[in-house]
Amino acid sequence: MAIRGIITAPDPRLKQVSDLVTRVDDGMRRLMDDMLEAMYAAPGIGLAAIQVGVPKRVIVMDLAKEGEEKAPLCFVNPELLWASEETKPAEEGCLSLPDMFDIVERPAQARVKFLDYKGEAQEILADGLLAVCLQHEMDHLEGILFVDHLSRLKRDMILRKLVKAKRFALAD
Ligand code: K1U
Ligand code: ZN
Repeated sequence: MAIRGIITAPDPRLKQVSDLVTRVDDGMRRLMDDMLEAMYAAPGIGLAAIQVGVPKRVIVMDLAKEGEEKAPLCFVNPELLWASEETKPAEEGCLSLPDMFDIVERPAQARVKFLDYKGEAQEILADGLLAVCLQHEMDHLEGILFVDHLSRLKRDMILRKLVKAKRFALAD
């Protein structure tokens, strides 16, 4: 089957709050497999289901470095249990905001509970890039993009660039 396309901003679906998953069944595992395929093809290090048009609380990630073995991670119904008071700035990108990058300040550590690929309950204490990426992806489940953490001026500038890029692509 064709690789699922990734929705780019501006698109109202990216503002949607995603629904809880009631059962991690084969259909849900198929969705996670498809999301991993789309993420690797992009390429990216994370993806939320809404970015492929499915409003479910599902995230995939792989933080393995180039040349390392793949290390896919799947998070279903992730829930924030704790976030550190200490915050850290880090550069973020987003496959739904192609070629746009900026610095976002987020809690340095986060404890999250979730269901894994098999539907088993898990808990992790994330820090470093895992904390950055997981919080970025959990924002997608609430309809929040990394630009929503920037000043209005920066956000509007980025969104205007994306509107222009889409117009240019359509005229092409
Ligand atoms: O769109 C997304 O949510 C995925 C996004 C995840 C992310 C990256 C950096 C900070 C926070 C969240 C991406 O994967 S953007 C692309 C990217 O980071 C990348 C692409 C190729 C190689 C390595 C990284
Ligand atoms: Zn994103």
